[in-house]
Amino acid sequence: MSPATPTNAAAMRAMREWRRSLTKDQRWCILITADPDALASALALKRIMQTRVRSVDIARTNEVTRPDNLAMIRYLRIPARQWQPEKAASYTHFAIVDSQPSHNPAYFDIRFDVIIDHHPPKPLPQEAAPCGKAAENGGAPEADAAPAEAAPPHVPALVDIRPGFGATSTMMTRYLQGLRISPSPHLATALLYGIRTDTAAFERSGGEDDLRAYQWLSRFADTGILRRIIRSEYLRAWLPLFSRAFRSLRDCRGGGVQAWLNEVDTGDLLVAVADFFTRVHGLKWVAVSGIVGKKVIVIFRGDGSRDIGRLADACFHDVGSAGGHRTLGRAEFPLSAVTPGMKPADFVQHRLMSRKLRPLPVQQPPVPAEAEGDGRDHDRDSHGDSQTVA
Ligand SMILES: [Mn+2]
Repeated sequence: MSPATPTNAAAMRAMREWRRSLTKDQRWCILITADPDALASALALKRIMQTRVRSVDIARTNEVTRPDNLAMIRYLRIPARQWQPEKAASYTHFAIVDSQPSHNPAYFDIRFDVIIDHHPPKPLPQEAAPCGKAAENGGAPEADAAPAEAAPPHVPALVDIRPGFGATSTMMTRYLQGLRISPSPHLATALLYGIRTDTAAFERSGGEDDLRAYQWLSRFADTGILRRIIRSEYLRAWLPLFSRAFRSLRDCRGGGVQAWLNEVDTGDLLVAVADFFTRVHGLKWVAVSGIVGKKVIVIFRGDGSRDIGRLADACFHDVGSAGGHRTLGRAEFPLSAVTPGMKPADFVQHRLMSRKLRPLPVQQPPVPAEAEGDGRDHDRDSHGDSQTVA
């Protein structure tokens, strides 16, 4: 085991002290915004405390829709249920992992006794939150850990917020190591996937600690299940869209192809299809477009041989918002911008075929607001879905 830095030692002391303070009459609920890191961290915290308390539930405040997250929950049998605020009274204690009480209005009214997170600290909107202290003291006295009836300000018994880590799963792994708990294959696999997604498999972030945790977990994990989770990229319901994409595929200039999917529920589906085509060797770029509500959305992906953001700009800058980076691009414009008498599909096709790039010294147009937001669904933005940013 690696020697602990002072911060790790302090965190470990606080964890041990808190764990010792747990009693058999406590009914805990771990609240999360479900993404792989949060799910894995919750599973680890449950493992750490379950033998010392009466019960531990994991509740998520969001809907899980991404196929990989659904696969993770199913194959690793993670018991995450939908949070029902009206059931709050059935718990004596609350914990939050991979998030903070200030992150979501759903958390504002809850008195958390444990906060473990790797996002930068953010105080609650109303008050300058009195958290933070507890961790330095090595945990608050027992009296504060009890569900105080009417005495605000509530001081959590355990607060560990360390933005230096690439994933909360890494922090939880260190706790398991420090407590000499060997993770089950399912728990180890969950934590591996948590680290993997938050660091984008170490491409986007992740340091020494994350890498070391990853290595240690690999000894316990089920690589077959891990591969199945990683491979779960699509939902059954999306397959007709792929069929539409294949049938409508047309060659464009410069080694590109374009597909028209007509009406789709969300632009994220266009992203999923466009990302699929990046796996086909020999396609220099792809534009996948469709109608979402009263808008036409075009998702561009390129192999980097030409600036695809500039192409998006060239084709659609005058009718809506368009732009992107070298390999990712996106354009959006209202259906009303389509030339009268022309089908939207033909309009897009015509522009992809004929538009000239604007001369270079040009202000990079702002990327459409939605493009910077969520991934394919309403899970959070921090789970390796960087490709959906266009
Ligand atoms: Mn995280």
